[in-house]
Amino acid sequence: MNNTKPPDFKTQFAEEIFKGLTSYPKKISSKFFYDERGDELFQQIMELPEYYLTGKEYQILLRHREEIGDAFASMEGFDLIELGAGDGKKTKVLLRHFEEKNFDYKYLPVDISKNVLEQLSASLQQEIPAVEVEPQQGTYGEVLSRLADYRDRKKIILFLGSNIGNLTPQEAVVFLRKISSSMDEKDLFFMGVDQKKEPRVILDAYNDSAGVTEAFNKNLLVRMNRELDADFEPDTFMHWPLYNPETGVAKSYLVSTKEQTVQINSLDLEVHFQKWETIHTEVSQKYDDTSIAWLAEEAGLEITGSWTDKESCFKNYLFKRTGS
Ligand code: AVJ
Repeated sequence: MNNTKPPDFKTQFAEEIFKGLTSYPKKISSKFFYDERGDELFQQIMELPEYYLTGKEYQILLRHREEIGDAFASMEGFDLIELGAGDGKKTKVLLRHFEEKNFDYKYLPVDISKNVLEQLSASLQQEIPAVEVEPQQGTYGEVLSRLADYRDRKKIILFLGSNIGNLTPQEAVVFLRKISSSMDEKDLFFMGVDQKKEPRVILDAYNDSAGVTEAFNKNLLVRMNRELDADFEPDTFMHWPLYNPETGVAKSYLVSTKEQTVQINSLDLEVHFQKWETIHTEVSQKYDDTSIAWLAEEAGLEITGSWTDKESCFKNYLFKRTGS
């Protein structure tokens, strides 16, 4: 019979899938969206008319680069550490400005994917060859503890794209505490956060008419088929995003449209779905100034600046460590 003894897991993906699909309600962490195909689909999401986040943040950085640069700069220079750099499209706006101003700094993009870091370094070499780049491969936690010892120069940690939204507010507090405890009193933390707004606009961002977000969500099923020898039929699941304007939480689900049993061969697991049973696949938490102030306070951070667009659609906050 199934489920009597968990196999020894070959990968973190295997282990978390086993745990997530044998719990009730079923869940899969959104960090598993980003395989090669998932990276591609996310690139397409950022180009969608409904997915306003990337464009809004880009505009904020472009428009306010001068002031942001002034807030970053210091006599001794700085190390710019970016968590989850991706393709760096938004960061390049700042880097270009820093080059123009002849700032003394180094850029340290952090990513778990070696591939992403190589592509980013290559494109920087092409587009802004003067930038000194030192890629850091690893999880955020690993790199942060490694860099906590970098005490000689001012550190500025970047966390853009509202990636904080993939954590629940409780998880976000834990994460931000790690950030603040890796900071010295002169260091800064710069974070982009999607804001609460007209609920329809938020819902549409996760429910685009071209179906790219649906494919992104269902790519988890495709990935399990390939990497864990499973037999999910993506067409028998629905992409179902929702947004709660009270809590600011946007969530995405995969909903089984029929009763079915799926085999996940490499986990030696049979997963049963009742008709309309769900897999929770993503949290995209939205904040406002009040909830960000709470988050900062809980995490030992103090807001020292913020920049937004005309409609306060998206906001970039600058923090220092509390008590300095
Ligand atoms: C990269 C986490 C900011 O939650 O908006 C986009 C990922 N998911 N469409 C987000 C995502 C569905 C995105 N973040």
